[in-house]
Amino acid sequence: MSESGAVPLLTEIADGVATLTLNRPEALNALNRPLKDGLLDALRRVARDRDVRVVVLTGAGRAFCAGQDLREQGDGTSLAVELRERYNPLILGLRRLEKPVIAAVNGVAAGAGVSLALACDLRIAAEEASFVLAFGRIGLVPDSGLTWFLPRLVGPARAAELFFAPDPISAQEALRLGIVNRAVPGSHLMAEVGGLAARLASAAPRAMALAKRALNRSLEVDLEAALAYEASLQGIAGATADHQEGLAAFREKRSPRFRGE
Ligand code: T3D
Repeated sequence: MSESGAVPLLTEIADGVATLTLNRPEALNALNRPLKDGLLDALRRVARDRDVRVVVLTGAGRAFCAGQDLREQGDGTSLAVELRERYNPLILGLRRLEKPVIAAVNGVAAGAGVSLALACDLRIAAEEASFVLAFGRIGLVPDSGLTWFLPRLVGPARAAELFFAPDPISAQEALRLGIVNRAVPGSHLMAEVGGLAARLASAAPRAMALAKRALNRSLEVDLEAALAYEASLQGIAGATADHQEGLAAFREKRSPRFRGE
């Protein structure tokens, strides 16, 4: 429970899509311990749940997430420990989750809230949303994976500018820079995200999981290693029942019904 008695993270599962909603709207969904722990727990549960094929991460109210809760009373834990024990597992949890994760960025994302959005596979932003790299303003370095994700999305020079002279990035600018996949009017956001999530929920789950593994690995290795990894993953995908179903559906001119087997 949060200080207002509300559950800090809401989980709703329907039609193969788990929607995780950061639910501290009075604090712009700033990340306090209960919210961080709740999100990590939810990621572990959806990872195990075979009925969940796609995850959507969003925020309640007018914000996506304002990053670390700056009002939370510290217990003396150093920031390094807080990162190692809570933020880093969250970021790795999102990247290692073998299901596509869509960030529905409904409003402002700041600090580690930006990191959370960038750790997702896809980002759809409301046109009213913005990205605030707030770390420097409070004398901190970008963390929770931001120094890794941002240069890969926008290039090192733009990332340096965004880190050193951090004006808020509008959704349109984020789209131009390649930080988000789509920017849509806020009133259409959840319908747009729902449409994409439904499409992904009907795709072959094992193939998508393996594609996510390959994408993660591709950023670390040379072409030769990427080719070898693709071949080994294709060996796994090619042996699934879903591959047989895909072939049968093609030959029979019908839509495939993938069962994740
Ligand atoms: O453990 C560690 O510390 C290490 C990890 C660090 C990771 C990080 O995330 S560091 C970065 C932390 N985040 C920030 O610095 C962002 C702080 N917030 C803002 O800059 C602004 O609030 C926003 C740009 C996000 C939004 O601005 P605006 O004008 O739309 O809203 P506001 O009026 O500033 O905020 C509305 C309320 O939310 C307000 O509360 P009130 O006055 O109505 O009772 C404000 O205090 C609260 N709020 C906003 N951000 C946070 C927050 N409360 C706690 N923590 C926050 N991060």
